[in-house]
Amino acid sequence: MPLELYHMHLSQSERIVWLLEEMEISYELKVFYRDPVTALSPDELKALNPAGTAPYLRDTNVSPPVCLSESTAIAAYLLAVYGPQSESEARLDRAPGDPDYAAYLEWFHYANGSLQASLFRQMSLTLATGDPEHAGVRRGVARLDAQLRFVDERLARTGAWLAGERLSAADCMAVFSLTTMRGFYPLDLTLYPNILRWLRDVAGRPAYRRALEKGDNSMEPMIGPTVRKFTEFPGLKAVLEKF
Ligand SMILES: N[C@@H](CCC(=O)N[C@@H](CS)C(=O)NCC(=O)O)C(=O)O
Repeated sequence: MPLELYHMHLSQSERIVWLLEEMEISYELKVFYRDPVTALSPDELKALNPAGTAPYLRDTNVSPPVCLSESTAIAAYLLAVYGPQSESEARLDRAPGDPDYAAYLEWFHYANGSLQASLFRQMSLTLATGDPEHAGVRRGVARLDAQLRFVDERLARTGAWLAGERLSAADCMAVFSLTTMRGFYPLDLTLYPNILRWLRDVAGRPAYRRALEKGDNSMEPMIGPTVRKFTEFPGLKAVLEKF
């Protein structure tokens, strides 16, 4: 099989599994599990991917093979090389000239460029200070709230998906930060009703269900206002209990 996706359970690579399932193209999924103690990448994945992270894509349809380890680049590559080439076909990206093109670009990059970065920084800062009243932690909470309101208002405006009326790869890119990431950094979404509506719509997509079935042992979608913490990893348990 020439297109191989290396996916790690409970990780950012779920974006790409969902995207590939929506695209309905043939690929081989290789599933790895986080180290059972630290929850970091297992050694087998580090040995295969020089970046040591998931996702990792190998395309051996071309010579030399294309190997990519950044999810935004992987999504853009798959859409450009394996997506529909004509405007009349249902595409998961938007081309220049499409009224949603600029919005698509912004939302395609927003989750990984801004939201995921803030979540990771906030998680690290909260753990490092151990103090929810620390000035930096409080600033981070306010920043995350502003970012989530930005997403929520966008979804209220479209009444549908991030780039507009139709699903796009921007939705696939955003899903991890608003679902599975919350198992590592609990984020209560009660105040963001449009994000919650969008999450229900995501969970209603057969391709998303297939992605969870194939890549994450048919895990229930983490779409409620609050979700469970990943306390099954001993190396994370004490950490997660602090949140
Ligand atoms: N910016 C990268 C981030 C990749 C990344 O950090 N993946 C995490 C999974 S959520 C990982 O592999 N972590 C394991 C580790 O760092 O050991 C992307 O979007 O692909």
